[in-house]
Amino acid sequence: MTLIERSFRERIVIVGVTLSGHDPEETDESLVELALLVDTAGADVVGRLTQRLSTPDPAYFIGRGKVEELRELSYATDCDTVIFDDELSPAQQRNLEKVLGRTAIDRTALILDIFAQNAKSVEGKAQVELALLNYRLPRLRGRGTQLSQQVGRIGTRGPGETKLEEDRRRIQSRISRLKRQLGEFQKTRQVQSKAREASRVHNASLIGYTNAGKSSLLNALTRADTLVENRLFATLDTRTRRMQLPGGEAFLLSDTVGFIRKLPHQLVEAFRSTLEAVAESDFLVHVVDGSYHEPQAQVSAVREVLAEIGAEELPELLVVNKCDLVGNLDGLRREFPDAVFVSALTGSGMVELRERIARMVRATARIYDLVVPSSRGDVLARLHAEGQILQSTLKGESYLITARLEPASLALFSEFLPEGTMDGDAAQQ
Ligand SMILES: Nc1nc2c(ncn2[C@@H]2O[C@H](COP(=O)(O)OP(=O)(O)OP(=O)(O)O)[C@@H](O)[C@H]2O)c(=O)[nH]1
Ligand SMILES: [Mg+2]
Repeated sequence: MTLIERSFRERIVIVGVTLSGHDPEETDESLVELALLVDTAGADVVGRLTQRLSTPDPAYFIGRGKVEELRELSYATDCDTVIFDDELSPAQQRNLEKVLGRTAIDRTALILDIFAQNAKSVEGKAQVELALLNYRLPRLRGRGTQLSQQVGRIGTRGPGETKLEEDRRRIQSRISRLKRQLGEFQKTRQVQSKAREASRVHNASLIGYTNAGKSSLLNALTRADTLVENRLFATLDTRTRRMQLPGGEAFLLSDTVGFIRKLPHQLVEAFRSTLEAVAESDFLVHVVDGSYHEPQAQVSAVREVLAEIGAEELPELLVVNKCDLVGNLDGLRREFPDAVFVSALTGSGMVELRERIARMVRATARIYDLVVPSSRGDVLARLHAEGQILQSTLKGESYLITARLEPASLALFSEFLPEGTMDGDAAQQ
């Protein structure tokens, strides 16, 4: 590859449509984000087109007159690819490419492209390839040969690149193979999650909009060395780190893939096993970028994805990050009264964040009184390991102990509980 080819950046025109019942401002917001995604994929936005429509045109998505306008804009800007902010049907994509004489793709293909560029682990790569193949399968037929020279551009490259020319059957058998492979990963994960359950170490997942600062927070809280980048979807692999809580207990915190508005359902499907790990957390640490002008929109988008993966009922600690970029926090404090306000960059608010996480952990534990014979040092040691001894006084031959324990580990100490405790008659916090 020559230097000139390497510095080639695709020229992109982006297209947004405001359907009835929606606000043009919403479209603008979404297009600003689409432009950011284009930049993340390594291309340049050279033009932009918007339209208000009651319903999408079945053949072209945008209206016929607008197609002509788009064609003129494409020539005027000499763009390589046109990217629609909404999902195109395979037929719409084909029709548009025929009229425009260039690649037409949608937001989904662009996000898939970024995921393909960023996938690092074997599992991550398999997940992205599965999503790509599922996206491409219905779009294979009839993709004109006039576009075959454009392979290697956004929406056409990635792990499945050479497979584009293969027939449907081979792609389908690849899909089955990937699914089997991912099934193996999932089995391993289930074994790990059982082991974690058995050891009763609490765990939470850092979730939130892409670029909110999840990986930065994991680093700040656990001195992990996770990749932090000012680009979307820098993290695709789940990463778990042990963290020490202020009370001394150990706790597991996982970083995970960021969410975004209109997250392609093919990705949610392919990443299902990774996302299931999120759903199995004891609670969620939801990170919001406080410097974003409309944080509530990001929070809502994240909650939509959570609902899709069955994690919407989990207890959640809301963390407003990047507070160093916010002049006055009053507005945010009113908007998110229960949140913790931090900056992963400067470290402000981190003491409170640790304390709040510890509180979340303890919220799942309860306080019990136990009577343990002074000869049973082993029981005291086990209590230390399983929970937290809050108070202990020697009375005669026994220790009277107040301890914080999870209901699950209570059975281990049943013989030391005063009568009636096991029926849920425990002393409350
Ligand atoms: N000013 C400021 N920048 C921050 C803060 N936290 C993170 N950043 C920056 O925000 C960008 C994204 O941070 P990441 O930690 O990679 O965000 P993420 O949520 O893990 O993003 P993805 O993995 O891409 O979804 C990086 O450029 C960070 O340096 C903060 O508290 N203040
Ligand atoms: Mg990250």
